[in-house]
Amino acid sequence: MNDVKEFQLYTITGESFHPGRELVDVIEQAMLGGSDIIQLRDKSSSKREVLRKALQLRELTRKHDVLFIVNDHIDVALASDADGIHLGQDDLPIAEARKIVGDKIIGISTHRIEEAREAEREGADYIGVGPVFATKSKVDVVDPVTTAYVREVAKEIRIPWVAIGGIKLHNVDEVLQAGARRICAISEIVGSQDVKGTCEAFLRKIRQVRTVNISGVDR
Ligand code: TZP
Ligand code: MG
Repeated sequence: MNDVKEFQLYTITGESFHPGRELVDVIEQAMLGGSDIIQLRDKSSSKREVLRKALQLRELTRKHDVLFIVNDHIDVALASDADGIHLGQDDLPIAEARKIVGDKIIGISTHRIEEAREAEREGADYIGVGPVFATKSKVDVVDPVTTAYVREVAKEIRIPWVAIGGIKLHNVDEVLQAGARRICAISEIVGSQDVKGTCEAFLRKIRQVRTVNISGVDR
């Protein structure tokens, strides 16, 4: 799968959630469970260390035919031949990033509808929508945007978008009911004792709403 329009379950790395287990093993389990896009997110390692992990995950994601995105580091994304880069509101503007990454995927975090509109207008390939619920996985804490923001995005944004932030198996139905058709999680997936089973369970729920509402598939 190398079309960003197709993904359904987005896993972001979070090594603090799986002490004693190797990054590559955890991420491989996520892909075996059906996660079809992986992001390397590492806010604390040196750039050289981030590159080392990126090269490992690039090899693994290729083996499983899964999209690979690098958070923050455009240079690491290029050096590891990732499929794309994920940027926040304080990172390089999309136009500048586009000059560097060419036709690679650019994903943008958004927290309100104005940011979503701007990202769509400026050529983002997908956006993150969140944090929907409170989360401990992000230090620069933004107040939860709630499912109200998910509903707004579902109504008007036409590029692929993925709900993120505090999403668990026990509350994902609420997010799907608000219109999300793509789900992203860190702690619920990589912190699980059964990473593969957790991904399978998320995908069962996502596919359920996609089957009920075919018109939502492209959103
Ligand atoms: N961006 C918005 S919320 C978030 C990021 C990176 C963290 C999501 O982590 P979790 O553990 O799924 O709440
Ligand atoms: Mg960033």
